[in-house]
Amino acid sequence: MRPLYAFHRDLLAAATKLSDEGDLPSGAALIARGAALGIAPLDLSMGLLQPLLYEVGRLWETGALSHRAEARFTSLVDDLLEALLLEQQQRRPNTHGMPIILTVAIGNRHTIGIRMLGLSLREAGRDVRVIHEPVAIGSLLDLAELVRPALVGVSISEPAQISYLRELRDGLDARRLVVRTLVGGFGAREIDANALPTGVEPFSPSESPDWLQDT
Ligand code: B12
Repeated sequence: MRPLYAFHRDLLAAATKLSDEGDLPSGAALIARGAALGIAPLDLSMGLLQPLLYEVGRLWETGALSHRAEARFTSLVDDLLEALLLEQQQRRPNTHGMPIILTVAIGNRHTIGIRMLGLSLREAGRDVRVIHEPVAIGSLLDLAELVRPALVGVSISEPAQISYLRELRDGLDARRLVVRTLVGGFGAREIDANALPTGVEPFSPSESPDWLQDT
């Protein structure tokens, strides 16, 4: 069996296992296994984690994944993302340009996407602040006033969460803050671009990432 395929198979098995055995691989161990196969740590994010999430999503839809397995899977992903961030910070300590803030709308707990995006943007040398927990608009605006970001990206999991972006845009305008505002995530795919609040740009993963170049 090809080593990369075996790596993916083992990871999926470990992530979705139903038993309580304490053999969940650590993020550092996964990075080491990748390195032995000649895979750069960051490539594990899009090359291994993304397909794994797709596969897990499929199992989920069929109801094949229990809550216990889900918790196990989340902790595995979390540890890998933490290890990737640590490795990246040691390798690339310097950033340039105005900060970028990535966050999730209230009601959306899907943070893996923005963390992966944060890793990609940091790899391009940008100063990225990923907010892992949804925060009230007032706090986000206070933060924007303090760090003066070039861009705030918000991930939504349902179209209704676009109201968070409407409040954000209203708040930015009221405080006279000029900040590019992007919406992405699972919920953004279903939104008609015409229905977006003024000043909010849609992000589509299938498009090339030219949006960063102007920021
Ligand atoms: C992991 C997962 C979870 C985890 C999240 C853990 C975490 N900390 O992130 C947990 C267990 C918490 C979870 C909970 C739920 N989930 Co869930 N989850 C998933 C799963 C399997 C993977 C999501 C993921 O990380 N994908 C990989 C990342 C990389 O993709 P992504 O988020 O789309 O992000 C990429 C791009 O969209 C983009 N992007 C994302 N955000 C942004 C923002 C900006 C600004 C930009 C520029 C780009 C960008 O960049 C990323 C990299 O390419 C999906 C299945 C799937 N098919 O996606 C379901 C899925 C998203 N979940 C779903 C559902 C329904 C739920 C729950 C309601 C289930 C429940 N009944 O409890 C809850 C809701 C919790 C909540 N309040 O949000 C549905 C959503 C369906 C919908 N919207 O119509 C999905 C699609 C599964 C399904 N088919 O039913 N989930």
